[in-house]
Amino acid sequence: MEKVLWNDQLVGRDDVHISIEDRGYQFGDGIYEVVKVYNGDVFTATEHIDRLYASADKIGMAIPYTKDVLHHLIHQLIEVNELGTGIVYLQVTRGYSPRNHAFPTPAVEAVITGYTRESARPMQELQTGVPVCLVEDVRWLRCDIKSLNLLGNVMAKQYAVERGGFEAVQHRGEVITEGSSSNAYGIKNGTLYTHPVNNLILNGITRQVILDCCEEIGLPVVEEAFTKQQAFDMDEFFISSTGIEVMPVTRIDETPIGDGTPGKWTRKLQQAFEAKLPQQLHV
Ligand code: PSZ
Repeated sequence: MEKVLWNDQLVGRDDVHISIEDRGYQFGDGIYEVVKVYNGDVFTATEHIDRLYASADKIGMAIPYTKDVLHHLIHQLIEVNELGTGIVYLQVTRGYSPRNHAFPTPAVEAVITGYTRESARPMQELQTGVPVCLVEDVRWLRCDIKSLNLLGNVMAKQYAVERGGFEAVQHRGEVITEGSSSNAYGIKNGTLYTHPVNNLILNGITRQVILDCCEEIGLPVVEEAFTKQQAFDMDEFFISSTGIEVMPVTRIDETPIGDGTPGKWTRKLQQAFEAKLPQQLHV
């Protein structure tokens, strides 16, 4: 029987009771994480859990368990559900109390939910690359927090999907920030460009792994914002996330990038990235 995480318990899906006045439901007042599992092995779980606690800290919320306990619960969840390759989703809300924008006083206990989903690596898209659409970034100014408030991201992705895009790559004015659920990178004349880590993007765990890969393969990195026009003129372009790894972008709106196929540095990064994954892939 499939189990889900509810606070520190593994229970059946139908045994979870969430209050209608949960602040996650009422205000999107909470945070989340997504951890990838390859053949039963978690990938960069420590980094994801550290980021979850960092997001909680940034919104003045306490997670009522230690990181070790959470690690253990995630492992149990993977094991009991016999998850092979897929995703663990974790949400933490500020808990429930009568509706009021201000934090409850005294504080109430955070509410945690978690569940697994089997999902194959997107091998087809990783091979061929994907088209993306540019969308104005209308999100708030704390995109460094992995907040449950995803309306801006949801609207951006939907805009892209309706136009045949795989992802929405967002820009604030002329400056490319990040995808609706990914980080964005361009490569020009043998140098990789990507938005610096600040309040305007999520510090992607995949991004951190990719920057290590760049060093390994001798690809110089410039963490500086670049413009829409520069994006169209890149030799190569790609996006990254826990779910999509190093995903080549072959077209931005109507403009093919490079020769319209995944670039050679992008291929090298895919290989270097794959070498870091838990072994026995392609299943
Ligand atoms: O399964 C999926 O499609 C996933 S798993 C994680 C994401 C999508 N998105 C994470 C994300 C994001 O939501 C935003 C706004 N920026 C960057 C990222 C990439 O973060 P990491 O690499 O930590 O997943």
